[in-house]
Amino acid sequence: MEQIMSGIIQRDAHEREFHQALREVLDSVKPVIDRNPEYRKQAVLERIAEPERVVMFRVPWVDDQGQVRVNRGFRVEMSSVIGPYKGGLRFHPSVTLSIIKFLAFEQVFKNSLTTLAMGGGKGGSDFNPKGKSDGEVMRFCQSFMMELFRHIGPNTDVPAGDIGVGAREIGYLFGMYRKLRNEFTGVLTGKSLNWGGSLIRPEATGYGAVYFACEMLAVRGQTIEGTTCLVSGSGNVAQYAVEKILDLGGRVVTLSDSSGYIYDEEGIDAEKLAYVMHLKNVLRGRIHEYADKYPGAVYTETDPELDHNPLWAHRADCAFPCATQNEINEKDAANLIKGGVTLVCEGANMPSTPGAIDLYMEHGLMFGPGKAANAGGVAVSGLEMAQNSMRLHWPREEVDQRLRQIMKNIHKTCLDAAARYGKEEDYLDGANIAGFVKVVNAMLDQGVV
Ligand code: NDP
Ligand code: 2IT
Repeated sequence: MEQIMSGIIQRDAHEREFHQALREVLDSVKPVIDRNPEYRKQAVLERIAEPERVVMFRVPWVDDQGQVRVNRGFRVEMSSVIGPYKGGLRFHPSVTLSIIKFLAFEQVFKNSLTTLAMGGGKGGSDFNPKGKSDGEVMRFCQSFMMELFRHIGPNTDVPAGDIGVGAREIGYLFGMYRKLRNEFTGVLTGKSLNWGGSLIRPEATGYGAVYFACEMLAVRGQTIEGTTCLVSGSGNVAQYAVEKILDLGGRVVTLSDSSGYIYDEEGIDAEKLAYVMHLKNVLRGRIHEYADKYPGAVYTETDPELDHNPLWAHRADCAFPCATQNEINEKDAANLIKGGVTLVCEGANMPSTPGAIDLYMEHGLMFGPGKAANAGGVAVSGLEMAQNSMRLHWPREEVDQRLRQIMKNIHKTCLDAAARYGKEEDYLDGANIAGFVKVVNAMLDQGVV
């Protein structure tokens, strides 16, 4: 296994995030490989670590001043062994091939856990939508789709949103796809309601993460009611995580963006959350404006010199990282533990560094890893695909009920897989093992292709 890992590191030395995601899965599945010598002969690790296809392309577009700009587009089609490639698009200046590969790799196992027929992929661009006009975003999305359309399709690859890609971007992308193909199909998920979207898709990742946290708490005879929660981010996932925590009687005291975070000792209530949703989704403002509106809250700017994020040092019971990868390092994890946190549930993808995860484990925290805890988003994307195929719309209650059941099932799948390998309550190993075994067995069934 070490040989495989070092071969991959040597070949693509700069892909740090991809190596981090791969290392975590390899560590978890080591006992599975040991029990199944056939896996070695079939080179399942080498196969699963190599994307089926990588597409990289130029995205030229014209800004409002008439200046031509060029960004780089990506789509990593990691595995289609259990269904069409499925996974979001991220528009953020930090996007690199390594970031997209790590996300596509995680997506394979996450999608497998949902029990729906979806393979794994991810895409995006280093385009920064911040500060761009609607016209600029539209022209960028159109140019992006002018290349992407030839690689995707409702039975081939079905993208969706991620950081920097929400309803507005999905609309522009879908419009261009429809024009180019002269076809109205469910080729993207996260669509708006009146042209093929599903109820609960916007809420699904945040709600699902909280449902997963409730399942973990229930194992220890606890509930989320009355707990104090730290939430990071203030985008799609964070907003609906907060909404569900409030619904269930929890208290949320933080939110953030890449510029800083707010701490609201009185708690972010439903009215304040409605303000945040308007601020972020309509005005496209910054979280520091929350502290201007609600003077009881304190805003702390991000200090790039600091080796930790003070958001994680506040006293609380539960933490929901919902911003981005590696946002909780070892020092932050130590602060969480010092501050009384006993549950970390990942709304974001890979928000905890390996050192942070080691600390959670050492201290017996309930830890819901992203590929299990945030699978509700892609699960409802799968339900959107199902509704599109039937040309039907399910009511809100039905989709929410299905989401809740899927999160319950994922939780149980993780617990059972972990227990089979003597790792009681280890959701990380459980998620990795369960996701891995299903994909690898499907791969073996289908031969060397
Ligand atoms: P949004 O773009 O809606 O929000 C992202 C939030 O995270 C913003 O508050 C943003 O702040 C912050 N953020 C982004 N990059 C950084 C960074 N480098 N440092 C600090 N803060 C940052 O995205 P989502 O809410 O959709 O995604 C959040 C996380 O959840 C991501 O990890 C994503 O992969 C994951 N996820 C999303 C799903 C979905 O359905 N949308 C499904 C499953 C997982 P700023 O405005 O300053 O950039
Ligand atoms: O990381 C993720 O699971 C997503 N961004 C959602 C993917 C999807 O296809 O809905």
